[in-house]
Amino acid sequence: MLEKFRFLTAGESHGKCLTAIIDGLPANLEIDIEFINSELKRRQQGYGRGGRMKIESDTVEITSGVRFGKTLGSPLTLVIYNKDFENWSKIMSVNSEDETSEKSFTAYRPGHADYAGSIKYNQKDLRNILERSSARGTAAEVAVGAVAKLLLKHYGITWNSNIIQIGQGKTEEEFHSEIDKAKEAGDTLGGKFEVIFENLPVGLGSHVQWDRKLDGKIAQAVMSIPAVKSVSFGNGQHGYKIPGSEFHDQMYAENGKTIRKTNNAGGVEGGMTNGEPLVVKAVMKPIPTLKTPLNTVDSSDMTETTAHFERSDTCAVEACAVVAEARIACVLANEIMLNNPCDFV
Ligand code: EPS
Repeated sequence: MLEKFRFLTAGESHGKCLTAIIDGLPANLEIDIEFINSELKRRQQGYGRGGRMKIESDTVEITSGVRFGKTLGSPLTLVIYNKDFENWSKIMSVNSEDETSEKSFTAYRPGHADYAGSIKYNQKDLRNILERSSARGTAAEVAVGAVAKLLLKHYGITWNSNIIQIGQGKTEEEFHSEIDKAKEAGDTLGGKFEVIFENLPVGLGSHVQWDRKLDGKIAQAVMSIPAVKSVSFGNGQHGYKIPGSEFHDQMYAENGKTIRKTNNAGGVEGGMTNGEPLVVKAVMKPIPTLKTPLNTVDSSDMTETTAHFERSDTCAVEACAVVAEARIACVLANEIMLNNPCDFV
C-alpha cells in the first residue's frame, strides 16, 4: 500500500556520513534542530556503551526541505557526519586506487550479519557487510524519528520508554552491576524495554487489510532494529497464561465516555489504536561482538577459529529503547499523515 511518511537512510559505520531522506512531511512544521540533536545525544548514552561513543558527538545538518525553520513539504534531508571517518578515510575510500586489506577480516561473528550477508552479496572481506549492518546506522533513524516526534508533538501526542530488565537485573543498580560483570568477563548483555505513546487518536491503522494493521507495522519497525529478537504489545507476551475473562480489557461507561481499567491489549485492538496508551515491549539480544570470542569458521580457508573482535558495546539496551521510540514515532507519523486531509499543519 502507498505510505505517506517514508524515509530511506544511507551510510557506512566508518564512512564519511549517515544520510536520511524523509518524504511526505506536511509543510509549515517547525523543525527544532536542538530537539533532533538532543535525541541523538540520548541514543549515544546509557551504561555499557563502548569507545565509539567517546569519539562521536552526533549532530545533524539539514540540507533540504526546511526554510526559515519550517518544513516546505518537500523531501527533508538529514546528514550526520562520522567524526571517526578521519581515522578511516583510506580504509573506507570510494576510490579504487586506495584499495587495501587493512582492517579486512574473514572470521564470521556468530549472531551478526557477517555470514549470511557475505554469501548473499558475494563478499570475501566481511568488513563490506559489517559497515552497513553496524548499529551505527540507527543514528540516522533516530534523527528521522525526532522529526516524526515533532509532528506527533504538534498533535499533542507524548511518549516515553523504560528499561524493564538487563540480564537478571530489575533495578537500575542491578543493571549497572550486571553490565560491570559482563564487561569484566569480556561478555555482552541484552535486555527488555518498553516504549509508551499516549494521547493517540482512536483508529490509527485499520482492521480491513493485513498490511494496514498498526500492530503489524510497529512490530516490523521495532523487530528490524539491530539485535531485537522479540516484540509484543501490552501483556501479549503473557497472553498464554490467563483466560480471556482476565486478559481482555473490559469496558465501562463514565461521563459519556468508554473507559477501561486494564490495558493488556497495549492500546491496539483489531490493528487500530483504541485510545488507551500504546505499550510496545521488546527484547534486545546481547550484542554479538564479544571480547571473549565465540567459536566460528574462517571463511578464507574454512578452518575453525574464534570470531573477529571489533570495538563494541557491552550493553546498548538504553540506546535501543531510544531507537525503538524513533521507529514507532515514524510509523505513527505515517498514520497521522494518511489520515490528514491536507499537506500542511
Ligand atoms: C555504534 C557504533 C559502532 C559500534 C556499535 C554501535 O561503532 P564502532 O564499530 O566504530 O565501535 O560501537 O555497533 C555494534 C556494536 C554492532 O554490533 O553493530 C553506534 O553508533 O551505536
